[in-house]
Amino acid sequence: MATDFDAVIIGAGFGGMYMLHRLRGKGFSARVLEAGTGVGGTWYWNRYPGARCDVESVQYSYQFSKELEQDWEWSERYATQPEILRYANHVADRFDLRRDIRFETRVTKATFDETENLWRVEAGKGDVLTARFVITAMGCLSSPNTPRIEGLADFKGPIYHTGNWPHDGVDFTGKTVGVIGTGSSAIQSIPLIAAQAKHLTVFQRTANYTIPAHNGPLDADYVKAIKASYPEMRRRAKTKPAGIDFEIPTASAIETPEEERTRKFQERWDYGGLGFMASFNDLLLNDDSNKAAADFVKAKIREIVKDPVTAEVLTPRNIIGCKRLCVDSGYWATFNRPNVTLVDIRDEPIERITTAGVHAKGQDYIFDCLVLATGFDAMTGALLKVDLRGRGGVPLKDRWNEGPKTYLGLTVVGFPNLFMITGPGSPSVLTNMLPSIEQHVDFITECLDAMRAKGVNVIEPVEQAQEEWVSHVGSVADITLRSTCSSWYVGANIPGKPRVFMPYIGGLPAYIQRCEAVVAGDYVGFALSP
Ligand code: N01
Repeated sequence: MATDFDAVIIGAGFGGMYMLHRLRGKGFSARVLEAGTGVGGTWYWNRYPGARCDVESVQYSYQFSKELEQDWEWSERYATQPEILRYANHVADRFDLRRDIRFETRVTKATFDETENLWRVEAGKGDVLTARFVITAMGCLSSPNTPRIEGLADFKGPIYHTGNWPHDGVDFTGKTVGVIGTGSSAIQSIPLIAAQAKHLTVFQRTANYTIPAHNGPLDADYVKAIKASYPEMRRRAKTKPAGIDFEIPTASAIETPEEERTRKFQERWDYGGLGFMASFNDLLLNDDSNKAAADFVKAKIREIVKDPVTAEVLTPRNIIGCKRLCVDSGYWATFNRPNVTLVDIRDEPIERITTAGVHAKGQDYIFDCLVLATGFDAMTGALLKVDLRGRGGVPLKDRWNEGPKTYLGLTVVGFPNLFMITGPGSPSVLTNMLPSIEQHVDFITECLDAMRAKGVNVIEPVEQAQEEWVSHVGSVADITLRSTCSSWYVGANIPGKPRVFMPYIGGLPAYIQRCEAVVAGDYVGFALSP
C-alpha cells in the first residue's frame, strides 16, 4: 500500500535535521514532526541563563558539509545556547529543511500495521500520517523531570524548568529565587541567576563535581588553523572513545608519583573542561586513582569557598565522573556571595512546596519564583512518552519494563522499520553527540538505500542479536565505576525506573566498527523480508 511518506522523523534537533537532509539526498520522501515552533531540539528548549555546550564548539558541530564547516564561525570556545540555536537555524535554512518539517506537531502514538507493513503516526489534533519507516530523533535528555514534591502546584509564583525555559528569558532582578537541583543545568545557571537576583537559595540533594570551563572568545588564528585541518581533526576524533579529538592518556594515576600526579591534575584543571577525566587512563577504572582525582577537586572547593561549612556541604561524597562531570564558570565562588544560601537536603528531602516557597528542614523559605533544575527522564523518557506499538499492538513500554533492550541502540525486536537516533544501548550521551548522531543517520540512510536496492521492505532485529547486544552493553558497563552510582545514566533519578546502565560505554570507535561489521555481513542480526 502506498504511504504518505517513506519516513516520518520525530524531532527537528540535530538528529532529525540531518536525517531529513540525508534521506532527501537519496530520493526518499520524509516528513519531520516537531513539537516546538522551531528547530534545534535541546538547544530550542534549554534556554536557561548560562546554557552552553560542554564540548568545544569546533568539535560540537556537523561535519557532513565541508562548506558549512568553512562558512560557520564559532565565537567562543564553548558555544552558548543562543549561538548553537543560531547554528541549527542556519543549517535549516542553508539546506532548505523547513519545507519538510511540520512544527507545533507533537507525536502521540505510532502503530505498526503488520498487514500493510507500514506505520501509522498520530500527531495531535487527530492527524494520522502513514510511512514505511519511523525514525525517532527525540534526543536523550528531552523529557524534563518534574519532581513529585507535595504542593508544587500550589506555589503562587512562576516555576521555571531549565529544560523548558521561557523563550523571552526571565528577569530575576530584585527577586528572591529558589533553585532545586545541582546538576549541570543548575551549575551553569546558578552563577548568572545569583548575579541578578536579590537572593538565591540553592537546595542541594547531591553535591556535584565541576571543572572550570575557562571559556573565552576564539582566537582568529586558532579558528583558521582548525578550518585548515578539520578533516584530520574529525578523523582523529573518531578514533577516541568519546568522539572528541583529545589526547588520550597512557599513565595510571595511582602508579604516578604524587607530585607528578598533582601537576598533571593541575595542568588539566588549568586547561579546563571535561578533559580533566582524561588526566590519566584509569580514573573510571581504579578506585584509588579516582580518589586521587576527587581529592584534588575537593581541595579546590576548600580553596575557593570561604565558609568552611558551605565548602563541606558542597564537597561531593560520590566518586568523580560517575555522574556526568559538570563544567562551570564561577560556580563555587558564587557561594561566597552574600545573596546566596545553600540548603543541604541530602538527608532530609524537601517536605513540601507552599504557596509562598519551600518548606524544608523544618523551615519556610519564601520565594518570588522557583527554578527546577531537576533534569530529565533520560534516554527512554521521550521515547516512552510516545505510545509506540509494534507487532501485535505491543507497546514499547511493555518491552522495556525491565529497562531498554535494543539492537545497537538503533532498533528493537518487534518494532519493524523503527530506527532510533542515539537510542539507549548506543554511545550517545557518553560521546560528542554530533558525530554520534551523524554516524547513526548515515547507518540508517545506507540501510534504507540497501533495502531499496535489494527489494526488501521490512527490517527488524532478531531476538538473539538483541540479547547479545544488551548483554554486551551491560558487561562493558560493569567494568567501569561509572555504572556504580545513582545517576540518570542508570535511571536512578526517576522513581520506579528500572535501574539499568543505558548508554553503550565501549567507546565510539568500537561501536562504529561493530556497525560496519553488521553492514559488511549484510545486516547481521537483522531479519530482512520482502
Ligand atoms: O540534570 P541532572 P541536569 N529534590 O539530573 C536534583 C546534560 N546537560 O539538567 O543528584 C531535590 O544532572 C538532582 O539531585 P540528585 C548533561 O549530560 C548538558 O542538570 O538526583 N533535588 C540533581 O542535583 C547533564 O548531565 C549540558 O540527588 C532533586 C538535579 O536535580 C544532563 O543534561 C548542560 C530532586 C538534576 O541534575 C542533565 O543535567 C546541562 C528532588 N526531588 C545539562 N529531583 C551541557 O553543557 C532531582 N533533583 C552540554
